[in-house]
Amino acid sequence: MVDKFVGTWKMTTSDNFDEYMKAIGVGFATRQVGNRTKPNLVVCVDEQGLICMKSQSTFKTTEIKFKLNEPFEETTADDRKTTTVMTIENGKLVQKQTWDGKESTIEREVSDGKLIAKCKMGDVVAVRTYVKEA
Ligand code: DKA
Repeated sequence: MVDKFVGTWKMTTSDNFDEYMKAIGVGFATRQVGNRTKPNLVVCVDEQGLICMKSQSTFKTTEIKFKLNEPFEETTADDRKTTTVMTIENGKLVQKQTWDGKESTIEREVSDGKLIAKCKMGDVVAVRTYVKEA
């Protein structure tokens, strides 16, 4: 189910990410770094069948390991402590994060060989495009 997401992806474009970071409560200094950073996203499935997703950048590397539909605790790159659940919905890998009574989702889909991440907080949507590394 997650096979199409597996691999190493390099971010090529990022639209409206500053507004998304503002909406989730990221402060000015971290947003400056976040706007400049082009992370790699590595998705794999380990020997136990856990799905791993690692975001690697010069700013920060974060990694989550999860089973679909099972909530877990996540520490995000901007240091939020969220309760997160990952699901597959219409072929999209959906990451729902809740913290402090707030909720954000990151929907990832693979289309035309690209991985598109839509980061949503209320009405604010950022779209980030990744291409697969050779
Ligand atoms: C993605 O490109 C989405 C990453 C969302 C990170 C939110 C916090 C960033 C703070 C610098 O996979």
